[in-house]
Amino acid sequence: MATRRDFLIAGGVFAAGVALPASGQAASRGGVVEIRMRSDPTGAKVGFDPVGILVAPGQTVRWVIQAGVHTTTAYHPRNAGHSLRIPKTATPWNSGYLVNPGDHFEVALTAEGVYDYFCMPHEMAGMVGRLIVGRASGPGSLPYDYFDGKPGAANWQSVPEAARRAFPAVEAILEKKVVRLTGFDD
Ligand SMILES: [Cu+2]
Repeated sequence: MATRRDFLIAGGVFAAGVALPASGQAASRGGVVEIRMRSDPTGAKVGFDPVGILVAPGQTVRWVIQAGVHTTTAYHPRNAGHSLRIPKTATPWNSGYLVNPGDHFEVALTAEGVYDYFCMPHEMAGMVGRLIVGRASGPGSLPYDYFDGKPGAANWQSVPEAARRAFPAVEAILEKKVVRLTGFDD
């Protein structure tokens, strides 16, 4: 497992390195960043690992089932009326249920900004993650429920309390590039 983890961390650091190209050219050569979807044997602890990561515009993010049944689903009104917490020009994703170890789902993210996402069956348990593509901007960089009172947003679902507590801070992601999930032994 150490090899895989080292790959994850090295991949994340590499991603961070190309996230700030001096030329301004997007770095699609950054490879694939992998996020594990985890669950302990009892299902009491679940999460995305890393829970926060900085990637380059154009880079592909791949979520892979390690254990449990999960989804990766963008915070977006098109996903069951959730609030908008990805860049306004980005296409929302929803993997649907991934059930077997190794099952995976990928998106290539081009629009810069903060992307918040959740696992449908475990959002209330705080299974959420945060990606920053290039730089911290857009709806995901704003406070939760910033849209309160705005036309058309009255029916959006609020981000649940457990999810708010689970998101790594934008500043921590920018500083560390990769924020690991806590609460698991490895
Ligand atoms: Cu889950």
